[in-house]
Amino acid sequence: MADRTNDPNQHVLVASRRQFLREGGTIVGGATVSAVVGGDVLADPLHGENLPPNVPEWMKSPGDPVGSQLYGTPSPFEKGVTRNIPKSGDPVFWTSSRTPLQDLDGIITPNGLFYERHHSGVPAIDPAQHRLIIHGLVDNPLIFTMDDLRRFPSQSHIYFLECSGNPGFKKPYGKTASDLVGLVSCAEFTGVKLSHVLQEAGLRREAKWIVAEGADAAALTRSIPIEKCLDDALLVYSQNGERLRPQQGYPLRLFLPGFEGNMSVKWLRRLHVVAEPVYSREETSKYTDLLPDGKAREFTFYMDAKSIITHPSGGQKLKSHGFHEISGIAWTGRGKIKRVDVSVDDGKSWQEAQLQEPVLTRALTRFRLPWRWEGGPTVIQSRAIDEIGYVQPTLSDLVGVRGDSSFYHNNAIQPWRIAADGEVTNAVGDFLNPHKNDDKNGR
Ligand SMILES: Nc1nc2c(c(=O)[nH]1)N[C@H]1C(S)=C(S)[C@@H](COP(=O)(O)O)O[C@H]1N2
Ligand SMILES: [Mo]
Repeated sequence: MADRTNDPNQHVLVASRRQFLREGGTIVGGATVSAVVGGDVLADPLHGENLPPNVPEWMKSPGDPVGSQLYGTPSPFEKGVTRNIPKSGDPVFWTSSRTPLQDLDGIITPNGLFYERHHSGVPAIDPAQHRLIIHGLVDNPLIFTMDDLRRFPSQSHIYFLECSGNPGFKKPYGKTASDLVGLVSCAEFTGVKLSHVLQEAGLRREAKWIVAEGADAAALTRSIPIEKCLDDALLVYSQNGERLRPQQGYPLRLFLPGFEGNMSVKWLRRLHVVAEPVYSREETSKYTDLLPDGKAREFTFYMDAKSIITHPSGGQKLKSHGFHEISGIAWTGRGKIKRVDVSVDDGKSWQEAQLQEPVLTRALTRFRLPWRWEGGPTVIQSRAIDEIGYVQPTLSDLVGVRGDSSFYHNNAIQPWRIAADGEVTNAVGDFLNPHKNDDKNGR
């Protein structure tokens, strides 16, 4: 490689960078990003030698050759961006890991950071020995290999997946967006429409439910209404372009867009077509919501509209006054997000945020709001409204309706407190006993 320091174009580049530094970058509303022009960057004792106008060390010799990583991994400087297992000492967390929502941009969750929830660990399945059986109220019971399933016409869709215990219903504990709501992720899923495969089997008239079973030690089992199976249910084998990761159900999972996460059965081995739900453990003792009248609500399929500000969010710190972009994610199991409102004055007033295209059905939607922080303490929060007109509630409104005995399906507004020094913390009031209904086994 030529010595770049002797390249005349290099000097032009260096000169324009210096000019940029002197003038400062300008952005929305004429606000200046002061970090870019921080006065002492050139004198920084640690990094000074690599800063403009010097030629950084990484330009002085060729870098690693192509193929030095046959499967790519992020920059070592990003090693802090990982799945999150909150260290609360509570064993319930050891069976799930959360997406670091506050560290991600856009709407797609990288496969290595997709949240995990396993009831009995991750089975190591040889795809050559994996089969999907369809039986029960069908004309032709069938057994498929993975190759058989890949012969069907395929579809790809971007969808979110969210655990119904995200977060538990009590005072949501944890500091960061990930601690609180990290059991939601979003990816492009590829597979076969379940309705195509069911057509092959030939549904009988009495077929009303399909019981899906996973090939893990938990044999996780859920009954799914036939309407969903014939609508947008997918038999998924790929996620974000590559085959499913073992944690996400390799080699085959059921995917039910918009439904609570535990119904999207991973490591799918069996579809039993029946007339009535089977009332498995995961639809009786788990994943039901105890209401104030003492009755348990069962089969709460769809995840209601929800949103969270991921920047700035808990654990972060605003380092300077002036311009900050507020940004976050919103989603609804009922279809598309129609609007997201943001309040920067502790709920006194609300402004409509900008929705980033594409706004997709049953996918995360990114929202943004330009904001100037004048330095005072405040509370910021977001409120999602979906296309059926449903408005994301506050936690106190939700508890008012649901009582305080529920555990699942908390889609309350998440407020963040910003202190005068810029520190961002979880501002959910502790009018509720934080651990009262924590479920030690469920989620
Ligand atoms: N077979 C099987 N399927 C399963 C589970 C499981 O433990 N076993 N966990 C469920 C739960 S509770 C959730 S929230 C989602 C999590 O999917 P993920 O790990 O791909 O994020 O898978 C669901 N499907
Ligand atoms: Mo879950």
